[in-house]
Amino acid sequence: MNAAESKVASAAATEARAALYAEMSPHHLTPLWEVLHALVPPQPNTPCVPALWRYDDVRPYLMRAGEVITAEEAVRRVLILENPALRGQSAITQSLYAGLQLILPGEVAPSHRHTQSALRFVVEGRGAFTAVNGERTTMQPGDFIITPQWTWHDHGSEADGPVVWLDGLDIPMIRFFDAGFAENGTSAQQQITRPEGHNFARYGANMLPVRYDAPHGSTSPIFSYPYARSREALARLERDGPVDAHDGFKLRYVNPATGGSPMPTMATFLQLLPRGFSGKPYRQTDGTVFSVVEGRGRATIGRGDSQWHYDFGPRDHFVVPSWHTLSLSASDECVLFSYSDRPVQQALSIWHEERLA
Ligand code: GTQ
Repeated sequence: MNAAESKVASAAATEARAALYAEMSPHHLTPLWEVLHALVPPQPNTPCVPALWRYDDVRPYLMRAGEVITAEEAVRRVLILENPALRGQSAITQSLYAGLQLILPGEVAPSHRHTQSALRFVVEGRGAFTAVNGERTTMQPGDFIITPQWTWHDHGSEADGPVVWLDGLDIPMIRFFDAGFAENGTSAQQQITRPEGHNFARYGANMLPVRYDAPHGSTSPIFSYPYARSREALARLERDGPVDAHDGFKLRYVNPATGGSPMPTMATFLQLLPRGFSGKPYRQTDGTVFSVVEGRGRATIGRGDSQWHYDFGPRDHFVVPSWHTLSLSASDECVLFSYSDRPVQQALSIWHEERLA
């Protein structure tokens, strides 16, 4: 075939293909070869973008929400942190939800339960409580608190000012599986059947009941991981060294009964970046949400030729999507909390990371 002949042949093929696609479309058939590259990309190709929510920008809207709706009316008075590339989907990554919840003195966020797992990370204020399975946990800034799937939970406040926490849930994941159930309690607040601290004595002292029977399946039996303890561990590690060139000093929270993540769908971390730290870049397949607890620093995020620089301070939140490089640096000593869908990826043997030089 000469050049002219092959041009005619390829025009004929294009036409025949277009006719085939058009005729089969009403039968709900689509040719794979037109989409194969996008379906099986050579590397992760998330639609999510990095984003930063400065607390100084968010807080006034949260407080205005406190003026226009009660916690009881709203059920949960939360401003959702939506990924700018996923507006309308109530998602910060394809698999994770994040929101900032406000409760004011004397308010109640009524009892309900659902198959979505929830974590709370306390951002501002003290003296609100969450009740899980008949026991209250009082919230202090930096505490990491768990609501296991399908457990009754309500929130309340005996504080004298606003209390705000980060809600991390696996809502998009449960939606993906179309596997979510939920129900409301018959009374706004559940009956308290055990004194506060009982749960921590039973499960939180590096010991377990002799005849341990996992009360919440694969979810940690501990409801609250107090900040004071985790912070003290990081301070001690910083004194002793050595520092990790990518992470600073980073610990993962565990289910004490299994050594695995506290919730089946979400991993949680707390890390300390020493003053003057300049971390090396890394990338991981689990898109990650960060909540800044202490200090000031910078997150440099990259993908291809694009770069984002976020100068962060206390109570700021940011998201690093899958397979974006991240390097963290600290002008002051910083403490960062973070969560991701890593346990799910690890269960599927697809979690992957690269620690770059
Ligand atoms: O506290 O139960 O941010 O069910 C979203 C859904 C919080 C909660 C959220 C929820 C909750």
